[in-house]
Amino acid sequence: PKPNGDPTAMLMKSYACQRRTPLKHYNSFLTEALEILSQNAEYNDNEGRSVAFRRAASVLKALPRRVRSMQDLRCLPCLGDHSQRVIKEILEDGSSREVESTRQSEQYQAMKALTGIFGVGVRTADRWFREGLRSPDDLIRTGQQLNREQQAGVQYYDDLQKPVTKAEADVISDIVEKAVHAVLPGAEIQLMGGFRRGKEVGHDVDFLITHPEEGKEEGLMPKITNWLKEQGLLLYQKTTRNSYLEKMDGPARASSNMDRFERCFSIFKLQKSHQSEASGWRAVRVDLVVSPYSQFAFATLGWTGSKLFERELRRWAGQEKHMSLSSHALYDSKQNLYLRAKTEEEIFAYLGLEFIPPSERNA
Ligand code: DGT
Ligand code: MG
Repeated sequence: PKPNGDPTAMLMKSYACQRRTPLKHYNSFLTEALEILSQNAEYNDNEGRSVAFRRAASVLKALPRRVRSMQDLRCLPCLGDHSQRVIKEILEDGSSREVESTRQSEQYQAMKALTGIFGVGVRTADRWFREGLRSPDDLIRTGQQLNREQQAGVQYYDDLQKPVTKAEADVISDIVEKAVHAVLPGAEIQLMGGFRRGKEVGHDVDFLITHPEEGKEEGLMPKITNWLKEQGLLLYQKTTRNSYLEKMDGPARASSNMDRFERCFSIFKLQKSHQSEASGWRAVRVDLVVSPYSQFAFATLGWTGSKLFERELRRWAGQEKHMSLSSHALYDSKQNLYLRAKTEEEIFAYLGLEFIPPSERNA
């Protein structure tokens, strides 16, 4: 047979946004290992290394069959020496020593527990780790100074560790819809994030809210949160204001992945359907985002994920198309103009990419 004769290898594109990545795939035994190394690199503030492992894992997710030998990896993009070494060891020995020792390491486990607290990022967790703290209990025991968000994070830690099911997300969708329509009839609500991509569980529930009449969405978030508070449905909420101004933030800022919508980080008090359960409710992380109608397509694309898919879209836009993509807009640096879009399909078309439906953005 000819070298490079494997059609799957030849078809594998190098940017994740050029590929279809289903939720269920054939290589979890490899991708989980690579993602531990990616996570660990993130804990050690090594973003380049973290992304490299994540890209390697993502390529394996897009393969139409299980990897059985190193031969199967010929011509695949994004597989660096280190990733290949790890894959080889797993194929030959069933596991990788580096992955297993990382998984067992005190630092990895503590960083996982500490960054698992709502409101705690890698930098804070790392500082605590170096002070000898290992878990939420250690924070309480030593009386650490916590901000309001972290206090809620510690208080509801056990609940927030438990995955949110699709059924729970659907109940929360109904509640959010009721709240939004009570304060602004005609508003549109869309379930975003992992659940839009077809996941059966998630770490939170993400919603995007808009109104077809531009301007009607202004000042909407406080009304929604007040309604929810009055119903006793909120355990915690913090709203950040919309700070996006096209003229000031446009091209220069558009490459940043933090967006500037009016956004509410919240914790819902969700009644359990089966009253036989020990407590009658559980805490669930919910993110609400309000977008002006004219930016809704960009916001939809930006909030569907996965995180790697989003990152790759922005990299593709910048490196291959001289455009900058954000959750607000697409700016074409060559023509010096903003490209308007009403649908995700139009944005893919501007970017010269085949449309990938949400269920295949699980990169
Ligand atoms: P999950 O919740 O762990 O099951 O998985 P996802 O994919 O729902 O992840 P999540 O909830 O952290 O974020 C949902 C998507 O929204 C994510 O794929 C990227 C996007 N996203 C999250 N935070 C931000 C942000 O601050 N700005 C922008 N533009 N997008 C964000
Ligand atoms: Mg989510």
